[in-house]
Amino acid sequence: MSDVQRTLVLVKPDGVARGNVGEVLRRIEAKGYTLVALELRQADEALLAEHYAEHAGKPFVRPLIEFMSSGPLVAAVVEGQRVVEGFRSLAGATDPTTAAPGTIRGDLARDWGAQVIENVVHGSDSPQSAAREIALWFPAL
Ligand code: RTP
Ligand code: MG
Repeated sequence: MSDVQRTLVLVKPDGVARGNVGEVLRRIEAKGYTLVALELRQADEALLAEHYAEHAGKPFVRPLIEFMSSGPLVAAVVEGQRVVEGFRSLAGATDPTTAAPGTIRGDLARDWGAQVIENVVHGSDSPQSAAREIALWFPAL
């Protein structure tokens, strides 16, 4: 049954700073997904607080927002059959030290001893989250 979805992908500031944008986009395109929006931008704290509303009150949310606003990031909307789950699979586990080799985080990220986990990419965790996040980052879509 057709289940074409959209998901929000972010190449986080660590990934942009380390030159991973092309590689992340290459993997998305190689997998066969379609880019429907793509933008390099500096996210402000208000947007990030909304984006991470589910984590409000957790100890890592302040350092997370500082990290995510520390430099430019790339925001993208990616489309394809079951792409929400599919991109999470491409990204790999949250902790880059244990993320499987072959995944974006497993191949491109590691623990640098930072206050918060720096793991190159974000991907929406459900179709509901994707709809909320896409409306937040790309209100014109
Ligand atoms: P994401 O939202 O970035 O796609 O990653 P995720 O679902 O795998 O992880 P999530 O639990 O939603 O956490 C969001 C991001 O917060 C940072 N984090 N740091 N203990 C920590 O230092 C910690 N826990 C989470 C990571 O950057 C994670 O991706
Ligand atoms: Mg998440």
